[in-house]
Amino acid sequence: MSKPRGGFAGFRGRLRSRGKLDDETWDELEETLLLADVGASTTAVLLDQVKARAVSEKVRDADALPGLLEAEIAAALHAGADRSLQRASSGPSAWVLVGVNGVGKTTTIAKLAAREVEDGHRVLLAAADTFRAAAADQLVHWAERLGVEIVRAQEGADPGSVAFDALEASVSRGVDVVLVDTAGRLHTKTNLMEELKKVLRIVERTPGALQEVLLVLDATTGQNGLTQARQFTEAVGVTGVVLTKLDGTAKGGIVLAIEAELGVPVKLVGLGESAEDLVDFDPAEFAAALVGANEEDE
Ligand SMILES: Nc1nc2c(ncn2[C@@H]2O[C@H](COP(=O)(O)OP(=O)(O)OP(=O)(O)O)[C@@H](O)[C@H]2O)c(=O)[nH]1
Ligand SMILES: [Mg+2]
Repeated sequence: MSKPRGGFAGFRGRLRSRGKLDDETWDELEETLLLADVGASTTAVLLDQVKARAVSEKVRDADALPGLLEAEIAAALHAGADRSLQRASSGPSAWVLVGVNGVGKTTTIAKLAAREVEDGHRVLLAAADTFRAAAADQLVHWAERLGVEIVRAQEGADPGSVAFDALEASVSRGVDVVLVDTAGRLHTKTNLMEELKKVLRIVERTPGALQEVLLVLDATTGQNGLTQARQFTEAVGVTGVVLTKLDGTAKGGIVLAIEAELGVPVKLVGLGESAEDLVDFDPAEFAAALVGANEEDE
């Protein structure tokens, strides 16, 4: 996870040249956090915490600021939160991926499938995005490449029936993980959230199967993504966030806003378009990468 440091690169060098910790330094820190997409309310909280820590530790030198910031960021990210993907004690574990269109749901399913196959698990993909034929085709393409099973239906079919068939097939075939792809948009008048709830209800008919509802967010959409995210967390029980395209942005601070404002742990991070570009989210590693406190000065 070395990529998200961008937004803070050079910050340490600027502080050091300033020397004393003064109002200008705090203003600069605030600006840096906002530019990194931490968001206004989370920035205010974080700034207060770093200031309090600076006072209690009697810090007067701007040079110490990156270290303080890194510690506060790691602390703000609920270091103890369980970020592992949950599994059923017996029978298939269903992980349902939700999110608006284009955020990376299908790609993340391919990445998760690749990981699970690597771990020796039997994987089945459920193409419950039935609104475009191309969506299922994309998933079929990944299923062939990764050598995993897939359940799909005709374009326009009921996504719930795909989920039903996928769960039924998984139980009878002894599948370990069912990855359910869902639509990011609807071309019908049906409400997206109602459709999602229905898919989830059908998955829940297999006792113990529904283990994760992963909300996929595109890091490059910043604060807008957060507004969309709120609609999902209000409508369905989201268990974790997958933050994609962190390779394409310096705005990694969105992670802080997501956890503080949605109260949902970021579990995985996407760092590219290929099947291996998925990493587990590690708060300490992330804080270090974001602040770059241990980087050489530029
Ligand atoms: N750079 C980068 N690109 C990504 C990442 N994840 C997905 N993408 C790209 O984002 C685009 C959309 O990805 P999809 O997986 O099709 O997104 P989706 O959410 O399934 O989209 P819909 O099915 O249309 O709702 C594709 O071009 C992916 O290659 C990532 O972590 N980094
Ligand atoms: Mg898709």
